[in-house]
Amino acid sequence: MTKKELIEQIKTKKSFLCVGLDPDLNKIPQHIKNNFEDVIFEFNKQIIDATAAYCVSYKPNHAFYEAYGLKGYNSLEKTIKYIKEKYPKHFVISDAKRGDIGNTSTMYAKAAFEDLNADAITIAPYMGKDSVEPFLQFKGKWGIVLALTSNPGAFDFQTLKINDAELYKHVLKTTSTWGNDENMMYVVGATKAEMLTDIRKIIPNHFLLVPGVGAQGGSLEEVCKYGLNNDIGLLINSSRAILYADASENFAKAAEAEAKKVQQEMSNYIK
Ligand code: OMP
Repeated sequence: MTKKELIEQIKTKKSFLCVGLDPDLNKIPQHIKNNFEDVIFEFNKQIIDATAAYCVSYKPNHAFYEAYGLKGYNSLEKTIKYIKEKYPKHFVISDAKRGDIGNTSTMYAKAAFEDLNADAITIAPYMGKDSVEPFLQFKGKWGIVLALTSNPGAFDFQTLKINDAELYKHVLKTTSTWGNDENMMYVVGATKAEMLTDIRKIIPNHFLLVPGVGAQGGSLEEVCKYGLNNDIGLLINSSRAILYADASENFAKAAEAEAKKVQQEMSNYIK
């Protein structure tokens, strides 16, 4: 998907919501577990059908599938196929946080883009240029590089100063020369919204994937205040707050209501 197409979707839907598909068997409602063979796929399907009108993107996190082995991976493949067939304009992010020597990164990229048919993949940039570049060689596909993450551990390394600038700023400055704002995005946690002012000075035009609203307590308003650009430039992810808004037979309706609430708040920021 091109940047132009993504922006068009955002404007049409008046939403820059990304629904995180992080299925956890301990939290999936009992009636789904009792009645379906592929519990994860069925749960995702109902969540997707309930939320598709209010979001522009889905982000399945691989951990929540790989934890269940082959069966889980099969549910992941089916989930992405379902989105691509029924909602082809939604931007699908494979959240796998990959990155390895070039030869290996190429295979990770093929897995995400050719086998799974995702539009984007999250990448940990620690191993440097040759570990990231293979992801940027696929037309219409995106690499989303971790810059400043939402978790407390972000302060262990990412904010350490090297030559007077924090490590995450070096990551932004250097990695942004490896691709462009048509094939790269950055992860910035919603819990660190005030730091978006500095981030926007370094990468004014890139889209940012912003997880951390909802369950992790980040503020949508603050993220928008410091992070919006002329193209909107944000995909804000929420997983648990939407998926597990309700644990009863009403879960899909509750997820829909939660996604709609976020979308309505977002619509205020889209002219
Ligand atoms: P909730 O906290 O349930 O909304 O889920 C957040 C999702 O975003 C999970 O899939 C996380 O793995 C992911 N995430 C973060 O929470 N923080 C980050 O800094 C980066 C990610 C990510 O790359 O998506």
